[in-house]
Amino acid sequence: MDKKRMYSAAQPTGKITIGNYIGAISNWVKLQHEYDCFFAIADMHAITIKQDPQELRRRTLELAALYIACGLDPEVCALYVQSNVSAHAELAWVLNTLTYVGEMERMTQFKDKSRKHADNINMGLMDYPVLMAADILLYQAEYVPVGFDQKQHVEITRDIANRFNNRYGETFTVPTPLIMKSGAKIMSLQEPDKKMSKSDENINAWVSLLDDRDTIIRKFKRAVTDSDNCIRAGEDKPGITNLLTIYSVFRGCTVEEAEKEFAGKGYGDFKLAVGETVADALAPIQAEQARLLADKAYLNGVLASGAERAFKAARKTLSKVYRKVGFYRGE
Ligand code: ATP
Ligand code: LTN
Repeated sequence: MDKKRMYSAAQPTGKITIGNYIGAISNWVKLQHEYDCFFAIADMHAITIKQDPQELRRRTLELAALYIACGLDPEVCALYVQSNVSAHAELAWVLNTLTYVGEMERMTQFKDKSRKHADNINMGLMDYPVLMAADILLYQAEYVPVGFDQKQHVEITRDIANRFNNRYGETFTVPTPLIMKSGAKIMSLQEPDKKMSKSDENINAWVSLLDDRDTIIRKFKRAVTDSDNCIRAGEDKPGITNLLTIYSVFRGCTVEEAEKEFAGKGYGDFKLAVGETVADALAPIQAEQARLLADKAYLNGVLASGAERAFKAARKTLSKVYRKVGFYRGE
């Protein structure tokens, strides 16, 4: 039986955090053999916020290397750069005509980013979810593994797909967001009621996959918790719950097992253990990324063959769409 399609992407902006890793990339690695996977580097989404061109190019390659270093196998899944496949922009245009301005204005991420970047509320920022819908629908993806913050965007993708199917006849697979029960929302180490975000100006709020050992341990030591000195998960203890979640992912155990392991211990010892565990787990990823970045020819080859695979799948859907909407193709 053919494998089901899976699609996801991350933006080559800022540092990739352990939030991105736990909420998204580590799940892609686990699922890559079970599904027919396409994973993109969303550079077209990235430019909705001002980017330095040189840096964007550098970060794109670094993210490609990081995908592979985290365990994505380019022989198994298609890894490619979004802007290398022009069908994304083309389908987004068509989908724009099925999307209402009002619903884009109501998107949580649009509202947040408009507040943060009040001097640059551009059309791309508002259209971001439509481009994301085009990404997903081009590949007829059934599943989209993302962190919790992207759920609303996958839901609007479902609405747009249904609208198109109703107006023009069955064309798109309606995708389902795949959001893991644990780790879909890793919280800031400084304000544990806020999502860990790589664009947070307080560098102690997040841990990058590329932070060195001392930095990682220091950031966990400074993590904001509470004062009752009891290591258990619970809604009343967002800081400790977050640390237990992070620990369990990198240690490969459950949150309950982690709670048992640290029963009766103090916060200081616990935070140090979390820092050391994360640093130990990230060291081989960092070494592998550095090794890959030294072999640019290999990375270019991976991205070129990924783009080719993506182009073939995308072209099929785009031709179908153009036919359905009535674009003249020579008759
Ligand atoms: P920013 O935090 O600057 O808004 P981002 O990290 O959300 O950016 P991406 O790099 O595109 O943007 O995110 C890639 C994936 O990581 C998405 O699936 C997103 O849901 C997930 N993700 C991001 N932050 C977290 C987090 N704190 N916890 C869990 N998953 C996350
Ligand atoms: N907006 C996403 C990145 C992204 C994406 C996608 C995720 C772009 N296109 C398609 C899933 C499917 C984010 O995580 N910030």
